[in-house]
Amino acid sequence: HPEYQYLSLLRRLIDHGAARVDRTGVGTKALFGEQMRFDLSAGFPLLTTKKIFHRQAIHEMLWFLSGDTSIRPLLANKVRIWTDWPLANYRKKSGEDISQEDFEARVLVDDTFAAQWGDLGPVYGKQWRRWQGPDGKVIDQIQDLVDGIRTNPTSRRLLFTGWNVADLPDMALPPCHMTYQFFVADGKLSGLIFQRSADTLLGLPWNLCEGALLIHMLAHQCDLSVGDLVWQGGDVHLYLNHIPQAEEQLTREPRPFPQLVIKRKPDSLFDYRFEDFEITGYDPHPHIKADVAV
Ligand code: DHF
Ligand code: TMP
Repeated sequence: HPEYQYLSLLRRLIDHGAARVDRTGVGTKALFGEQMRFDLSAGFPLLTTKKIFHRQAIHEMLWFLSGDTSIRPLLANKVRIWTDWPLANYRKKSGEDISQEDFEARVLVDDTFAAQWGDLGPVYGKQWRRWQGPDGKVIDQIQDLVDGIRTNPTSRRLLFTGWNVADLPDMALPPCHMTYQFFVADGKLSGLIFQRSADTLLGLPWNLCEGALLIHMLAHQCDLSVGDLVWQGGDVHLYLNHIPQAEEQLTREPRPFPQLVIKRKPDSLFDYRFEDFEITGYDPHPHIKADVAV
């Protein structure tokens, strides 16, 4: 089962990861330079040894593609995975000990507050859709990618990146899944994610799900079938406070991967709606709760 690539990575991190102090102060065990490969025609790589909240993951990918960088549209869809970072920033700068619920409610109803405190800076969506060139020209990397796959499928330049060096200081977090490259052969579209930093227990399963979703969407738009998702990690780590959860997950047997069904073909990559996607046959083991390191 392809999920053993992930489980064996967890095992190797626990057994052989280098103990490292990290930015968050939590501490990690880390390996450098890891790869996994999933044949998307054989199933959708949504982990089964722990329930992954794919409803939220689909919303996050649609949010990236919309070009938005505010957490407001995420909150409107009850997606709360990005709140911690603007919340920590607000608490620090205002000195107010506001709860997560109250902070989210204010971002949702108060336009001025949302503009000042609810934006993550020039993160994923901005760089993907509205990269600002030095001459003021705005570049839509995703539209260029779709055009490239359609008109020049053997190009070796089918890629986009969120790593805008000049904008890094203004981002809440520099992009983790930072570069995506694509490859067309035999009528199949494959994609490679380069992830500089991977929280193997929490973030990585979402990154695999969303990367696979993006390949499916691009293939759908470009009349191709799906090939492989190749995931390439730089600093691949397990936070020390996630070791018990990883051990629990390692006792579980993978189940068959689910399927992704896309129910409608919109006019462009940017016109997909949440309702267009359905995950069928997903029967995971129970969710395992873990705290995210901020
Ligand atoms: N920081 C760190 N330390 N790890 C991350 O994975 C991470 N991911 C970010 C931003 N910063 C990060 C954005 N993506 C969760 C999943 C993805 C994500 C952020 C958080 C998360 O907490 N997932 C939980 C469930 C969350 C819920 O209850 O809704 C999980 O168990 O998958
Ligand atoms: P860093 O910027 O110091 O590398 O911290 C970012 C942390 O967030 C790191 O643990 C990796 C994790 N992360 C993911 O694994 N996937 C993601 O999609 C995001 C946004 C973050």
